[in-house]
Amino acid sequence: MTKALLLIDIQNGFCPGGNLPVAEGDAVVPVANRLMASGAYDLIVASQDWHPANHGSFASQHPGKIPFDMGELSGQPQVMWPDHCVQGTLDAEFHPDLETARIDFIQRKGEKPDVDSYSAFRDNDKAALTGLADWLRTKSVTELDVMGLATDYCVKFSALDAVDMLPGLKVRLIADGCRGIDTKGVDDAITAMRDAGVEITDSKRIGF
Ligand code: VGL
Ligand code: ZN
Repeated sequence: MTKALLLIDIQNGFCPGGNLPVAEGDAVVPVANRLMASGAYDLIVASQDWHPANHGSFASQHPGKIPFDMGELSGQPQVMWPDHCVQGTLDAEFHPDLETARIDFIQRKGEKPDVDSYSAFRDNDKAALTGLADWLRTKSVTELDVMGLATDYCVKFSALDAVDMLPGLKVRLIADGCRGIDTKGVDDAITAMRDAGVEITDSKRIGF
């Protein structure tokens, strides 16, 4: 049995003060730190939204669009986000209180301008893989706990892809370790994850 913890996008950009702030996004940091220190995990993985300044998910790249409008990216419907997590900026760095020294592997994503990548495993068009599934396979991971930001986007798509791309992997969502962008979106995301076979649990029930 090899257990891994997957921390999704615990970056300044998604915390209060960031460019795409999630309400109480910083509240997940102590949960992540506690879990990493608990000894319950063999491996810690973190994803990092890592966009070029001209990323096509940014409203700024689409004349006439403002953040949170719907638009299109490479022919697919796409939420127009504020510029966020631009490579090399403070916004893209992990939250300063996150104990990053405990992280074994960092998976960056969203680097190609013409496609978004909510999932830590592959682009939204499902064409290109990030390499995270291969890494988890190489490490023979059998159980994956997922938490972070944002519940209704990157956490949801990462958990669903983990189930889809790694048959036999036990996937759990640490619900109190997540915060979302939209309340209704969060409820729908939890339902979608549960329906896909993700166990919804809580950090207080994990190994410490
Ligand atoms: C995310 C929107 C755009 C996330 C990333 O981490 O959930 N959401 N980029
Ligand atoms: Zn993004």
